[in-house]
Amino acid sequence: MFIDILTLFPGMFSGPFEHSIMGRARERDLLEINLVDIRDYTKDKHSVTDDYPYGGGAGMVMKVEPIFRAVEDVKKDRPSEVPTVLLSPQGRTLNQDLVKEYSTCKGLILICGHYEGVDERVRENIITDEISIGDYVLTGGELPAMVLVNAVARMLPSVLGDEDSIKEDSFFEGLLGYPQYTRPREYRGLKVPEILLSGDHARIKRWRSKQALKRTLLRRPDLITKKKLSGRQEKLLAEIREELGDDK
Ligand code: 9D3
Repeated sequence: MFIDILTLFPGMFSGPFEHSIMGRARERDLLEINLVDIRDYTKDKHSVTDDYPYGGGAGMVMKVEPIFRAVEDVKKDRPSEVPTVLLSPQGRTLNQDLVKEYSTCKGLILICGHYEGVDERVRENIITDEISIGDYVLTGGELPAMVLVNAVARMLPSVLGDEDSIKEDSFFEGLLGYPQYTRPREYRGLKVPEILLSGDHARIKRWRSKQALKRTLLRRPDLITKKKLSGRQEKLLAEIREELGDDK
């Protein structure tokens, strides 16, 4: 997969993309990231990328011409149908369903907004998707672009290098995590639940499913409402509700 990232701050991306899973995806050529400095597509002698808003008001707006030219330039080397995504606070909120969808694309063109935003003609004419990563205010689309790339990279086939963790992922999909422990089995009198030391894999799996469901019910009941549960999960959930005294 090719990901072109158009930004005024390409330097922000060195580091995060070199590490761990992302580094592995890139080494194996599953993922190629092309950073494009929007400033390289200006034509005036001061390389101006932003300007005052028509109609007045605070802050600056990213100019239309450099963005148009940069997108045209990267599109020359890519299949025509790749999504062109603007990272913006007005976008629809990123979620795992959308991440999965993006991970099946041949490529993505990401445009990082900065300042008060981009000239509306960019949105109207070249953007296919507008994405936010949540309802809090950042200074630009660069960190959101890194979040999106990281989430997409781990969904690429064989990036995790551990097919079991993907299978397990799908088993617990849409639920919060169950409690995890590692050695030592006792620390300052704090014990690891006996069942995890039992070697009884069927009981362990049931315990984990139940813990995941319970934690999700208590912390994120919205996720339970959204999810289609298996018969087994419905039964565990009924047990949990019983144990909690039916107020959930
Ligand atoms: C009052 C107008 N604000 C828009 C809602 C101004 C504004 C705030 C933050 C304009 C740009 C920005 C910069 N943020 C992003 O570009 C951004 C972002 C974010 O701030 N939060 C979550 N996701 C994203 S994706 C891009």
